Amino acid sequence: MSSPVTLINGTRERGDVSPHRDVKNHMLFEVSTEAANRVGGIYSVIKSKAPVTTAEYGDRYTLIGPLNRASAAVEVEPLTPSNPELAQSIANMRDRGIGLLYGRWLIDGAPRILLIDTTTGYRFLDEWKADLWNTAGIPIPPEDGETNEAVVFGYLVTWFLGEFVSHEKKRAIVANFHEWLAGVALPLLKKRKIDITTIFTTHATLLGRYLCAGSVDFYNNLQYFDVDHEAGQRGIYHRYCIERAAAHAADVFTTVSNITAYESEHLLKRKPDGVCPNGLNVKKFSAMHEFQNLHQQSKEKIHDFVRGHFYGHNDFDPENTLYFFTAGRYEYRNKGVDMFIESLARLNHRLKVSGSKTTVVAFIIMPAQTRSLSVEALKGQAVIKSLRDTVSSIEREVGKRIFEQALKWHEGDETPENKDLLSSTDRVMLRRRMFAMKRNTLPPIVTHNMVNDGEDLVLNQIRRVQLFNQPSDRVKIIFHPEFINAESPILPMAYEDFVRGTHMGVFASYYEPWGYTPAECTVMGVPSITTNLSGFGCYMEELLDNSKDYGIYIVDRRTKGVDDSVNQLADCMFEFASKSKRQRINQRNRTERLSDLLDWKRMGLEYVKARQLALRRTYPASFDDDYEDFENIFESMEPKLSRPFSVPGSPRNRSGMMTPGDFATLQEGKEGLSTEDYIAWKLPEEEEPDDYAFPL
Ligand code: G6P
Ligand code: 1S3
Repeated sequence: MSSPVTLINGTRERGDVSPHRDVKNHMLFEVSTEAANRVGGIYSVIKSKAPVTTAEYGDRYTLIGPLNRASAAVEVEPLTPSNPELAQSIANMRDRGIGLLYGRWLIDGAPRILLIDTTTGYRFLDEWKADLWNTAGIPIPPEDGETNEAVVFGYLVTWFLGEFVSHEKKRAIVANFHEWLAGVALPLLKKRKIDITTIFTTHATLLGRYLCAGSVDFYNNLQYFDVDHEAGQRGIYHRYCIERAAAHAADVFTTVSNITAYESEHLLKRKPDGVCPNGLNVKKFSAMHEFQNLHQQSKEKIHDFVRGHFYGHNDFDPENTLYFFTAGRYEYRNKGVDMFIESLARLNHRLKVSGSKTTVVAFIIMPAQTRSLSVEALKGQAVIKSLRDTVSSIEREVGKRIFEQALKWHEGDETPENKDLLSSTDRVMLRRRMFAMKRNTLPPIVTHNMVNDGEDLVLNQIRRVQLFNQPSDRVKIIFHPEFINAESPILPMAYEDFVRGTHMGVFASYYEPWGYTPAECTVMGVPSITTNLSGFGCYMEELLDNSKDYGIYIVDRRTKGVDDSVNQLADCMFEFASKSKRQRINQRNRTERLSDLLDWKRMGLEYVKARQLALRRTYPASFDDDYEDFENIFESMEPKLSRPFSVPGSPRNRSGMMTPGDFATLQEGKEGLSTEDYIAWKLPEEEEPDDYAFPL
């Protein structure tokens, strides 16, 4: 069976679009299954991007997603639509029995959102599946619930956009779809010749993810895969068809990084028009070193947890302890946990051999199937809390005794002695607490009772390298198979606070289209290790000559063999572990200075360009007269972050090429922007550590 795109791919037939639509004040819809519905990285993308998009569009911007009642109940405030065309479209669909919730998504930027209750569309499922086969040649098997959901959602979105276009006759409409789950609408809109322009942004490819999770040499064979065969073998042919159809039917096709653009070209057989890298909603503190103070505060909380976890074995000094972590969805090989654990074992060896006084506590934060928190993990926190409570109460009593004795003191009397200060009750209580900390076992590796302890990949790798938290180990491991959350009885911290308290994030990914985790570390001033197989890693490598000086370590997993990459990762960690406190503080300052680079105020421009390109492709006639006006859109965008590119002095003195979109074709001659249109970025001047306004 050939891929469906042969049936649906083709240029838009002229005559199916109105030449009179107002392209300048166009409406924007952004469609994703993760709108107001936290699942993974795409939720982070659209949520953090919302402030810049609403700043640009105001009420011309609406997100569309499937209704998830539980999360909508806390994230969305219902509204009556003020836009008459929108109100009419919603009313018409409701009249036909389709449930729709329109409201404001309660996040920064407060964008408008339309959530479609897909359960109200399932009565059409069989009809729609048949139509999808007839229209686009995409076969949907009955048993795949996730794909059924994608089909129903895709048809309902197409229905809504068709309604809306029939009411909104003046303005042009751009619809940006994210990932294959939201992609079914794209071939339908094209086939039905709906007067709208579309963008498909993919955040990964289905085949890429599946192939990498296996044991193929993915990057060296990208151009040779028989894609239909590989998809069929993995039981995802129908999903692959949707993804490929979406990529080909869109007026503009984008991905999140150059590496995924390359992958898409070979696996989806369409070269992306450009790259729209992920940004963050960067918040600056008014006090320059506030993030350093926050690091210290959060680190204290991690210390508390570690004291409890290692009760009876607290023979390492918190002052000489470094916290490393990795976090993400449980994709053992794709997220590089295999490599991380192996490198930790080598780091342990090197720290021991070098006689280092430093202890590294490495956290692995990846949700797995668990039954409950382990008794040991709970007990650890409880015994330390009892000890702390007892010591506090003794402290108060001792304080009172010193005070009373000092009050009665006369010249020539003895000053209060230690032995008089602790009462026998105090001593007994203290001994009891200390006895409670006796332990015949080693501190546990994992904080929870696992459903599949014996088969768990992370645990088995830890067993293989024998990192068992022995007193002699300089590297200790804690596997926390649940995302960090402030309600936890053992480690009650928000994820962000936890990251701030650590010293380094390690993300040794093999498959990572972008990778938010190291980017988040960066804006919090926490150094990180990533790889040249992650979108973020490649982006930073392209931008910074001396990236590790800025706390961005990039391990080569592309040209090196596995063993060499593991050694390089161990080297990076060893090098970091050998730094002095002052060097760490200095490096954190440099890392944090990279924040502006990752801000949506800058990154968002690639989305602006993608939308402009889509409009130009669909409504070329509107641009012939209007080109100057369009250019002004970019001139009026605020705020410019820094000086223009002509000013030298950033880490790499380059002219242009400061956003990955430059490498692709989002700028098609007159259709795109030139480098001067980008919001420029430059590192602030470096500060002398001696000038820091806090103690070293
Ligand atoms: C921040 C704080 C300092 C503290 C330092 C510890 O910079 O402002 O007061 O000494 O963190 O750094 P370290 O790398 O040892 O956690
Ligand atoms: C994807 O989520 P993932 O962790 O499955 O999308 C993210 C947002 O674009 C991206 O950061 C990540 O690399 C992709 O893999």
